[in-house]
Amino acid sequence: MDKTQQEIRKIREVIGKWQNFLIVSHKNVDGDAYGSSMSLYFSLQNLGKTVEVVNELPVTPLFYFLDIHACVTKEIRGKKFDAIFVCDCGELSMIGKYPELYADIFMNTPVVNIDHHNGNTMFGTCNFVDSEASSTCELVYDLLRADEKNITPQIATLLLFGVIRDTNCFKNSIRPHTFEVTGKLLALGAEYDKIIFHSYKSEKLNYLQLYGCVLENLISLKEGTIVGGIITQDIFERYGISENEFGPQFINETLSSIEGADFAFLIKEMESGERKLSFRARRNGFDVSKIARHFGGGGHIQSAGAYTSESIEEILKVIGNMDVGI
Ligand SMILES: [Mn+2]
Repeated sequence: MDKTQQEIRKIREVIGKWQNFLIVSHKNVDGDAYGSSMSLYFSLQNLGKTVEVVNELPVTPLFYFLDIHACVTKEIRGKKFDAIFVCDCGELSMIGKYPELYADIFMNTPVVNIDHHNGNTMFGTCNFVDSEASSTCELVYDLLRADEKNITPQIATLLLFGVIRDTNCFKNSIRPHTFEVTGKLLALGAEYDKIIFHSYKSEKLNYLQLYGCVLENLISLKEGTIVGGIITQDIFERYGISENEFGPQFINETLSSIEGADFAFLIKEMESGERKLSFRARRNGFDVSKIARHFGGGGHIQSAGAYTSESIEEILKVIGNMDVGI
């Protein structure tokens, strides 16, 4: 049995043996984190388990079409869990403040780490980690596939949602297995059209206007081989968009599609005073996670991010000077 199969078996034992589960993912939930957490949530519930999904930030409106956001809770004080599933986190700190806030729970409960980030710190009691996987959802499918009848159309939709969002609609990080999993999920009733409609055909006008404002002021470094923009609190306010609702669509779809660029960056000035950095490689041969790691973040070769309190000047200096060639 290979290592992956051993980890899957260990996790299936954890599920079989225990009753109360907590599911967490990173605090700025993306489609993959949401899809993996919520698919696990419904699968465990279908097995008669007691499950909580918790996140410190509200669910982004992009996910409302799945109509399950009411299942996510903010409060777990005083509750007891037999195991914690951590989905789509390269390290425990990505969850946000919960591990600190609920140290009693996190210190004394076995952790199942399911993830595909490069350089995952293997913080779990079980670690089902594969950095070659397109998404954590692809791994959750592998975990659930032995009991395929438990994969309802709703669960299949959630899993496919994560695969589509993390590959940016199969534009990056795919492998043959990604398409095998996609085929299976479609056969199990995953609602592809609905995911595409809500993900890629539902842009709000004020978002497009904000994109236009950033594009008007596009920052071009190293003769246009690096392009990016800054969204200040003023800009968020001007277009009536909250910083947490603003997803990765702009950098994924627009900034990283500019001809001549090796990679793109986006700097969001957060209300807290911190700056949220995102990086996307436009083509192969560039490891943007190197810049993210410089600022204490992480991610994948083609897609990475970080939070920093460094000045814009310093951030641009690092982005412009770091060698990210592979
Ligand atoms: Mn992911």
